[in-house]
Amino acid sequence: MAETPLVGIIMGSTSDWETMRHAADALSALDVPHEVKVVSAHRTPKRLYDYAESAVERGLKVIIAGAGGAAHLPGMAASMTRLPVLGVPVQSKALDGLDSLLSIVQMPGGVPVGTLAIGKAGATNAGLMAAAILATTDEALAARLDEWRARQTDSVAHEPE
Ligand code: RP5
Repeated sequence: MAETPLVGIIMGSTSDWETMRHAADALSALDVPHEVKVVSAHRTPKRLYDYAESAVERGLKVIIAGAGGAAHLPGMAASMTRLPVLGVPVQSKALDGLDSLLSIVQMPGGVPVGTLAIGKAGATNAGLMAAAILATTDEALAARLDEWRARQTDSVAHEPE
């Protein structure tokens, strides 16, 4: 997107993109400018430091961080920026994402990460939640989000086919 990104989506590996693309899709559906980067807490710690330290001055308002396994990315990002960080546990091969979930959700008091569900639903909801946060101070976005929610409601069948 050409506009200055308001939401930064980061993930620990390109292998996380199949999950994290659903966060990007939700933001695109609501016309929320965002950026997508691979930033690993373990493999590229300096990249993570630079990203989190510069996030506020670059105009980001929310960070969505997805990682799997020893998923330290959301918590480490939250430790270095006051921006709200939404954590998405990516479904891991070894433990189905329970490891990712526990790694992300069990933050010490004082360093919050808003933790979503494991996998696609969590990524989608992270995008929607980032939009909802921005919509508290953006009436046009609030209207788009209301419309999106109404369309979702209308799309639910009354009976199975
Ligand atoms: C984590 O390790 C990543 O977030 C990813 O979910 C997991 C596996 O990474 P790859 O080995 O596929 O690069 O850091």
